[in-house]
Amino acid sequence: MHRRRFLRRVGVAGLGTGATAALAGCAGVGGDPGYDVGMVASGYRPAELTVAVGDTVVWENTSSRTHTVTAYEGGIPDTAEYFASGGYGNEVAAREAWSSDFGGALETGDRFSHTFEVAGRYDYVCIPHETGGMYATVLVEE
Ligand SMILES: [Cu+2]
Repeated sequence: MHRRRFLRRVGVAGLGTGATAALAGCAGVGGDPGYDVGMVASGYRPAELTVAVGDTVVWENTSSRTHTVTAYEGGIPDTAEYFASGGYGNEVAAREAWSSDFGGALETGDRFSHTFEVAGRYDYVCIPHETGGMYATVLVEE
C-alpha cells in the first residue's frame, strides 16, 4: 500500500468533483474523498492532474456508467511502466480484453490506482468512451 502524498492541482478543471488535494491515504478523513480523479458520465475530473514522481494517483468511478483507465502506450514516457485498469501489460492487451469480455471495466464505485515513478506526460483513455472524447492526462514532475 502506497501512502499518497499531497497532490497538487494545476489548472482548474472539473471543479467540485472530488479533486480535493489529499494528505493521507485514509479515505474520508478531513473531507478527503479518497480519490484524485473521478469518472463522471463521459469524462475524467480533473482532466489534467499534476503530481510528483512517486505519487500514487487513485481514480474512482463516480458515475453510473462503466469506464476504464487505459494508458496510451505511445502517450507515456518511454521508460515508464504501462498501466491500465485490469492490470494489462500493454494497450493492445487492454483493448482486446475489453473487446472480448469487458476486461478492465470499472463499475460504479470501483477504484484503480497507479504509482508514477517516471517524470513526464501520461495520456490515458476510457476505451468504451474514446469516441466520445473521454481521455485525460497526468503530468508527473520531478
Ligand atoms: Cu468511459
